[in-house]
Amino acid sequence: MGPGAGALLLLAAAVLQLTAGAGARSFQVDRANDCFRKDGAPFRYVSGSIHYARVPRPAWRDRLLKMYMSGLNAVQVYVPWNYHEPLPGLYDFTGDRDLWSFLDLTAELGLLVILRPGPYICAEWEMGGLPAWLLWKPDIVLRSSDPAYLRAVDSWLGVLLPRIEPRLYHNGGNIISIQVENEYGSYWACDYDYLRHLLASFRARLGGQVLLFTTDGNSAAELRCGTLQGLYATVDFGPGPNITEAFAPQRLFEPKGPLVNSEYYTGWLDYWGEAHAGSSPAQVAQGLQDMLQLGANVNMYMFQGGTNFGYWSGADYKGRYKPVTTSYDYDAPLSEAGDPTDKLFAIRTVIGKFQPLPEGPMPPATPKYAYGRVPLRKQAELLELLEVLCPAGPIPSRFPLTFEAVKQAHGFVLYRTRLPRDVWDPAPLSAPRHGVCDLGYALLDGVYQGRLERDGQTTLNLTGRAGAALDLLVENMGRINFGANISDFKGLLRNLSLGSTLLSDWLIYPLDVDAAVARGWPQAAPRAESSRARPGPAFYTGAFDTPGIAWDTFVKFPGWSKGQLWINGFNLGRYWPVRGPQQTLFVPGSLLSASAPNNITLLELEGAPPRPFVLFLDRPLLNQTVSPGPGLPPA
Ligand code: 6GJ
Repeated sequence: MGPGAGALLLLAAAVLQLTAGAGARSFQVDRANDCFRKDGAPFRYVSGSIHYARVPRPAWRDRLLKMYMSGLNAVQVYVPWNYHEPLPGLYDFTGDRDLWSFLDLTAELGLLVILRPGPYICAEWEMGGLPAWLLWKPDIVLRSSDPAYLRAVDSWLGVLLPRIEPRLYHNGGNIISIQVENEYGSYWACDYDYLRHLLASFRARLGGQVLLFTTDGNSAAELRCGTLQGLYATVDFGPGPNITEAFAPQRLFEPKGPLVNSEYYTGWLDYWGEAHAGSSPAQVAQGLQDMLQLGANVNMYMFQGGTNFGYWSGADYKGRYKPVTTSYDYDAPLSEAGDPTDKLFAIRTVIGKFQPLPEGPMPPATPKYAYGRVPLRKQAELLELLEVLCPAGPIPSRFPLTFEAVKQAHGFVLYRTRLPRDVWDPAPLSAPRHGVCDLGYALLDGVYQGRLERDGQTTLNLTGRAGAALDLLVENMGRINFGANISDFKGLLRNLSLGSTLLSDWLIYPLDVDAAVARGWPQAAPRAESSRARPGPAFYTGAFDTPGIAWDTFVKFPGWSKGQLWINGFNLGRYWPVRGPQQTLFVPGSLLSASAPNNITLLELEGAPPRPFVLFLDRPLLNQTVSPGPGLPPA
């Protein structure tokens, strides 16, 4: 699209905005009065972020109602591209992915929506919401005007945006504004052609009337590369001493128009091996009051954090790889389980000073139940299950292939080779830094040898006979979601050596545990012979009945090391109690049966307790860092 067409589009948008008929629904920027106008009247939104992908669908109504009763008049919603397009051209908007039902609920409850479809969203979500299959083209330049990337973006937006268009506020829906990209000014590329392409794509599919905006960190440097003519520039920042100063960078790029903080941080995220993050309710409430006093529009990030179920958690890279925990509680006003906190009531009191609060009580916390101790038994070792977990069989390769090269997005890939010679004196099995992404569990003829770790331990000493099977089970702990390293390939990215010998001639097994669990494995399968407890990757199973109720609960892993948990076939996420700070996983009651046994499947990667069991509690334990991650000082 040539520059002339872009100018025409801008002119059309301006004309539409100026001529929106009286009585017609409209949501616009009023630069003359530094405010938004909804249906022609001044309007200020007080919003909160909720991610439908992090809340089980049966709980959406409960959370949204609590957000409404907190005094919010809008919610801010990310749309994770990779949650809806698991493979190129394959789209899923069903069940927990039913974005349309979620949006229907927001409208039913009288909430406006600020939608953030990216295509990149960050969000401590796997690869910032970008699908891993983009990396099937290893040299693709993400978040740029790379034609290969734009083709995939346009294909996705061509599916998503036409279904958003009728839900725009001026078309009778409740979506008042739409963010384009996310904090693009924090990204190295600074590719204005990319932003212009997105602007044209959004306009072509959504028309010229909807308010399109950007969000960036509140510094001129970030706004410089993150903003574009035709997109209203907003900023994000957390509690701080001087709100006017915090908004100053936005005023540099939007001298007139409403002040908008699109992400006012109510808490913070957690990384495995680091202290649980939190923030003071009083400080958060004070900052909110200062902004509302200034007449600013605010979205609180997060209002309901929720959970990174399955393999959806992302990671940051700050000198080293920092995977995010399964819990996305975020110390938010609504807890991970959706319970109102003191922080929520402090915020609600502030909002009530500026706009009427809904009549009626705040819905209470949902009931929690401690189902207690549930014994588990060893089902089989992972190496005994390769035909179940990789029915298509291994891929032979002289040297290791990445997850992306074998088209595996998440979870686990087993890499198998053989000792090239007798090794009587311990020889180091070693990988270059960043050679193992992210964790590699090593076994020699089925005997667990230890773990290689990205940015951590990269050597293990082995002894063994020539021809012994050397297995590396490699785990993807989440692709980086922020910064320059989001092309975060997984698996054995470099060659491994045993002493001075380069290891080659591999068999590579992409493992699809979730497909097996979905088929009813392992409950439907006979137990393998190897019931004896020993370290290394193995599956454990159990079942428990509830006393006729199916309430939320939290599962603790006494004596376990690290692994993945499924209950009734649902992948609840990763547990890592030996590293912390999270010690329990949230189990939504909606996943449980009140009338039939509830099946537990657990993949323990390193070491199970001698008498294996899990413990269901009625409260979360999120703040117990046991041993720090690599490169961190002792806890
Ligand atoms: C935002 O970037 C992002 O837009 N963000 C945070 N920013 C603080 C600076 C990061 C180094 S903390 C959590 C949020 C989300 O990642 C959001 O998607």
